[in-house]
Amino acid sequence: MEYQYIQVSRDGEVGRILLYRPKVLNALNTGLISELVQTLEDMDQDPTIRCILLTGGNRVFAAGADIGEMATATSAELMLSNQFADWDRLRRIKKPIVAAVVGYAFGGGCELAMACDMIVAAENARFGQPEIDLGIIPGAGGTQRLTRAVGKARAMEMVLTGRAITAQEAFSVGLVNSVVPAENVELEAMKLCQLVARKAPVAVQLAKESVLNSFDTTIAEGLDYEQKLFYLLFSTEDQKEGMQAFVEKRRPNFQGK
Ligand code: CO8
Repeated sequence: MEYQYIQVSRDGEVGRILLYRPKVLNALNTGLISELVQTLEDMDQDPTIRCILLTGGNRVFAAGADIGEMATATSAELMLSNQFADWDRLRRIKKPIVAAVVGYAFGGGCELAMACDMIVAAENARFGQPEIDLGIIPGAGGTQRLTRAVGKARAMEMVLTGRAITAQEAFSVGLVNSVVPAENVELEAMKLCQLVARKAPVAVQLAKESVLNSFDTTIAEGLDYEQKLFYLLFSTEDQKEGMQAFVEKRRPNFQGK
């Protein structure tokens, strides 16, 4: 498939997607989001891919939605074009996605990173929701996922003042998994992907589903749901293989069945 705004490759069982609009700091126009989501869905359907790495390359992750594309839009146009439909599809991806963030993750870029399941950040990474300076508010999760990730006080400050936080601050409040030198970000993100890719695929998908479900439910409902998924995994061959391998003191060979 031909892509205009992204580049797609793979390393073993890890699918890699590179945001590629370098001249505009990977600004997320509708074409890019559409290609990205379609590719994520294709990877989600591909049984030979077990984890996905999303990167903006070695300079910037993404400086937000494409302001030029939005500047003259009316409310009705935005509403009727249903731009968030692609973002809604993005949150239905079942396989884990790891974001490798170098430089700016601003606006929609920060929201995109937060829509991933784990984030490896470069020391120079900056996470911000500067929409307030454009006379708008975040629209793809910046008031929701950010608040859940960093708590009310920090989220309010970021959303109301537009102040970006450093990678170290992001790490200390739990927004990112690790902070590494910029030149190692993709390598570290790939290692994390490969670690996950070696696990039992059905268990990995249900684990992701259960953790995400915790944001939408009461603790009692979440615990019930987790128990059901736990029972369900005992119908997989991988559960038998995982436990048998432990007993036999060998590495499990998971088949995704
Ligand atoms: N949209 C379009 N073009 C951009 C964007 C952007 N978000 N960010 C940077 N660019 C362009 C610049 O216009 C510039 O182009 P040119 O060379 O033609 O002038 C080029 O990228 C390089 O940018 P700068 O010269 O500004 O680079 P600096 O290193 O000086 O500054 C900054 C980097 C600080 C990141 C700066 O570019 C900036 O502030 N960018 C805008 C950040 C921002 O406000 N982001 C939020 C956008 S709104 C949003 O994301 C809402 C999300 C809603 C969900 C999506 C719904 C569809």
